[in-house]
Amino acid sequence: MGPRLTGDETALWVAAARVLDANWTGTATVPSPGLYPHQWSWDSAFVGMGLAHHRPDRARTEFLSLFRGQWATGLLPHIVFSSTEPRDAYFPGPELWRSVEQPAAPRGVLTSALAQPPLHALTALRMAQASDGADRAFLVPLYPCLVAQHAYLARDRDIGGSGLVSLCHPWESGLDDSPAWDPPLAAVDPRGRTYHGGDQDRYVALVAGMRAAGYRAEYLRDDHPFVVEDPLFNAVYLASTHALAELADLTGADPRPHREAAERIHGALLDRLWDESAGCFRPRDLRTGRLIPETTEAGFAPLLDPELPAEIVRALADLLLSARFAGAAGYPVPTCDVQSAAFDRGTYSRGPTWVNTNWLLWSGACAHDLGGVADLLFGSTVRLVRQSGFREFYDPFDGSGQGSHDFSWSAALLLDLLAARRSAGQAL
Ligand code: 2M8
Repeated sequence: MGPRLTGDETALWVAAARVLDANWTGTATVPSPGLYPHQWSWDSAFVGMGLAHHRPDRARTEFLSLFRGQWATGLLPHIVFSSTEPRDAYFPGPELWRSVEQPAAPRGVLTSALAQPPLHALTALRMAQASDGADRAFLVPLYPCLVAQHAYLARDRDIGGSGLVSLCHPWESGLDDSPAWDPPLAAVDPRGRTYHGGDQDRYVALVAGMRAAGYRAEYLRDDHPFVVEDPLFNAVYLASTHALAELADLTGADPRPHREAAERIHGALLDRLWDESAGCFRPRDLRTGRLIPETTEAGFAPLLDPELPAEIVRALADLLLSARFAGAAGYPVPTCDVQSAAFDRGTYSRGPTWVNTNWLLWSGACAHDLGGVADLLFGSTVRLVRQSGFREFYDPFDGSGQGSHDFSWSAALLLDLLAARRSAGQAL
């Protein structure tokens, strides 16, 4: 640890490292003890961002473990189930997905069959940048897996043919119960499925439809009822595509296909998801062809695009700082517009503040030299964990902790924020 952290920041660093150590299983990091006892795909990517500074050896093992679950199609599933946990440790478990019946699924490990925002190439790049040359050998086997992950998304999930990936389930968004999914979910027939009632039945019905069709791309394209292009997923996809080009340079591969892919995703984000009248990006429902009229934090994620036009960066910063988001909350950023009828300060992605989305927006703000926005996000996130610990999410008005305790990505991303502060301090 460098000398530039304050005493308080050093104490936070130690506490965050302790959470990651406690949630380490020997091969991977569980999102939280108890509630999420398996390995989740984008959680591992966030965790890797922190482990790169704390235990780089573990960051590499974390990815090896995750990519054991990759399908022959290239799909990197959003859950890799632990074989040592009881079958009923988490619902829905392997019995919902039945990956074992799918020829493309890996043998010897049970997985889900959905994607999550593909942050992994960006994490791999950060892991490489944090290590010296000799330690970069891990990229040799990892790079082709990352390329396959992106190839799957481009081949099987560009359902609109635009260059953007379509989500086929709210669980693929990472912001599972976002109010943006209410309209497309309402069109899903939940009959005959019992989970917890309401949208949960629809979640299971969507998986049952995909499973019955063998998770085939043709079914998703032609018949699946939930097909949505999401700005957050695609902004992460774009950032990781840029990272793939840099990883290609590091491993002696050809970066050009990734640069071309990045150009296409950048263009499609602007053409298909930018809503000039709203001043933010919105998801597009491919079954209706229309943008979904709900303003959520996901609409700011294209700040991760380094080539975003300056006027759009300005419009996003204005809305982010306004009384509909950060300006209304003592502990920003609320997940959704506080003036929306759907806003709910206590329910997952319908209002609370999360460390991972704050971190994504902080990264985007740094990429565009939005110093004020970056400082606001940094300060808010550090105050949240200082006040309430490493919780799953937080009340945006009073900062109280909600959901799981000792949540891995909250700890890992705090380490990454502090590491950035430390290196900025050392550069002064
Ligand atoms: C939440 O999602 C799972 C389903 O995948 C759940 O609700 O049980 C989301 O917050 C998701 O983004 C996250 O990856 C997962 C594990 O932390 O939990």
